Amino acid sequence: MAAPSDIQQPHALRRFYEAIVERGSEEDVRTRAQGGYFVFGGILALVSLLLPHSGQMYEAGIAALGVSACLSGVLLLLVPQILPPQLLTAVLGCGNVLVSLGVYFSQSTTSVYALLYVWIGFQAAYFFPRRHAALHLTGIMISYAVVLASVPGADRGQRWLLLVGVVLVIGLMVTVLRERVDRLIARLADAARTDALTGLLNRRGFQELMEVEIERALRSSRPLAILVGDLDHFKHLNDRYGHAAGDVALRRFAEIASLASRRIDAVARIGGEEFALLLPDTEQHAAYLMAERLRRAAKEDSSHAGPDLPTVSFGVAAFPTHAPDAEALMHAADQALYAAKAMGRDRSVIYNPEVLASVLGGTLEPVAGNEHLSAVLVLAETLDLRDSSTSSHSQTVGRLSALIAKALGFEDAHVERIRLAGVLHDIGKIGIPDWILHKPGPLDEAEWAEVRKHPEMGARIAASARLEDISEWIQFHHERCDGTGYPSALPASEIPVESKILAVADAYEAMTAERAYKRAMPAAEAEAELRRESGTQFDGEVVDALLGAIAFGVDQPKGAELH
Ligand code: GH3
Ligand code: MG
Ligand code: MG
Repeated sequence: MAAPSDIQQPHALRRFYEAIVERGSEEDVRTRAQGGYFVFGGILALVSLLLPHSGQMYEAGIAALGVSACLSGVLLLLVPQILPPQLLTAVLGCGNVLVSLGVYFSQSTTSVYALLYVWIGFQAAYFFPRRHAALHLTGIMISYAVVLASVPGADRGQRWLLLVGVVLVIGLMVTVLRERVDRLIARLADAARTDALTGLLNRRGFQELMEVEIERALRSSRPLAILVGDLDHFKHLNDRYGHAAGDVALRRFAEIASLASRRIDAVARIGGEEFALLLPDTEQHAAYLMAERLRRAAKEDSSHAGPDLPTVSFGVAAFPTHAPDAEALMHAADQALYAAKAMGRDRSVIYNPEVLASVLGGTLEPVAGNEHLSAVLVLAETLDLRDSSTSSHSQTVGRLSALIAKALGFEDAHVERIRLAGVLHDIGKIGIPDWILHKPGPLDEAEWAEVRKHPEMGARIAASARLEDISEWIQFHHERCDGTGYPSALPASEIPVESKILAVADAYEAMTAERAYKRAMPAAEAEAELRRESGTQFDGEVVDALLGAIAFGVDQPKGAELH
């Protein structure tokens, strides 16, 4: 058996051929082919002068034709880029003129150089679309007629008819053959990129498309995201109901994914029970929401008889945020998927090196009793990293919220619930674009409107993770006791006390934490500010509870954080 290196290493002659003829664009290949014909025709003309020939021939003319054909041919072979593609057809026209001149310089209707018209016809049919080819063939008919009329000799009509007939038939055959081959290649290329079971793109098709879309994203400075989804415990379904039922499930999921995606998205089956979506013009958080939508759609699918679809886990990665090229992007999404599996499946995870390290390092176990919770927690942590490059804001707000709740005398279970709400309070910020979140100057009205949506968005996400109580508290954590907060401008009496706790914890953390763009405010100043806003922005009792707890010295980082 041949060693693998023998198989992969092309023959030296083939390498040379590829270097000369096949390298470069399609236009370069065509230009080089024409150059080759010119060189070969020129050499034939020069060599023919050495052989016995008629005395009426203009030898100098033939020699000049031979040399100029050789020189221009060499130029086209070596630097094909010199010729704009639009002029390629003109070069073939020049070939026609050279052949006609050759016939003319022979000064005889029996000139052998007329045979070279066959090359021109062949090239016209092989390299050019039908209309161009027809023009060239007409050019041959006219120029051969003109040149036959201007040289001495007999049988002009016969010679013209036979040569033109041969050229036309060859041209026609080559055109038909080429079009059939083109169609066949297109069909094979489609088949090579299509998954036979689902009709989606296959892995190869997906990768090729991803390369193209990344190029486009780079040129237009737009984001792009991919989702990689894997059906959970698919083997069980196969084992229990058989391979055919497994295939039906794969087709159903393919259908759901295709229906849920936009027209510009591409859906692929990139492995046995692994699917991928390419989402142009989409940043990571919108992609996460898409993955969640898809995950729910698969779960709620009841359009078919037979066993339920398995749940799906998704990994989400975005270009250029997470990876600089197609391969790294795929790897990032795979890693995120791996983390989703490790965290208990049936969830979507955005790629994030730090979070993944902690998940895959085994520190983030699914929280008992709520399979969605850890995914949401990871999301909160991911958001912290995006906001401030430290993953402590959510944790600190969680800790302060618990502290206040305890000081207010809440029961332990309630305190823990409030701690969780603190950790999750900003989760709705996934809906706010990066450029607003990181804008250094003041926000304009439209940008503020975006920011103001985050409590409601967070409430929706918490509700989708079945955290209904926390969802309500998050929704109102930007309400104010003087009734001027958002999103609902509730009066103090209607704001849940848990939301009031989140508001105070959030504000205190924001004031006392150091950020890239601001220094930390000293604790005393922050406390004074809370007192000043007590009764207007904040609930007086809640502020007192926090200040009391701080004064009492219990605001020390706790060892046992949520996770
Ligand atoms: P996990 O949640 O970790 O992804 O578990 P899993 O069982 O889904 O993953 P695993 O990789 O162990 O098994 C994948 C299964 O998918 C094994 C293989 O039999 C099945 N499979 C792969 N391709 C096809 C296919 O074309 N049709 C069917 N019916 N099953 C397939
Ligand atoms: Mg699987
Ligand atoms: Mg798999």
